[in-house]
Amino acid sequence: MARFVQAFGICLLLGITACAAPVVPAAPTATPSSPTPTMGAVASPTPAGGPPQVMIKNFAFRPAELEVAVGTTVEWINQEEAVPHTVTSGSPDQPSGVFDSGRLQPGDSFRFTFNQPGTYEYFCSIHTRMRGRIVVKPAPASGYDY
Ligand SMILES: [Cu+2]
Repeated sequence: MARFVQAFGICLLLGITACAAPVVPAAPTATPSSPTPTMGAVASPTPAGGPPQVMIKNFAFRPAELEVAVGTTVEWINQEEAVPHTVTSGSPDQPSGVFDSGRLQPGDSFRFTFNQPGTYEYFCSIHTRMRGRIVVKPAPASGYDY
């Protein structure tokens, strides 16, 4: 009888500590995770964390000219409902061969990383009047791109 009581008491004690243990550290760890400190204060044109994007819509690249720091990956997205396009470097009479997306169907995207500073003209090889330009700066302006 005495042994049963003792065993039961230990079990009860363990049961309490086992139950109480996860609750105690859970409370302090839950507090530091701040969801959104300020709401709608900073309106950023580019989605945070994602690459700069050029939308292809209504037979145009938007923005037509984009300035990025060297090493930046740019993403083109075909937002047409039914028209394919390409993102081809250079000009129709003189393609530079630096990049070529091939045929981008509606909804398709293409990415290219610019590791060399310079001005990159590009066009759509299907609709050659569609032109765009990426200007790649040698180094990011201090604290701008971070
Ligand atoms: Cu096109």
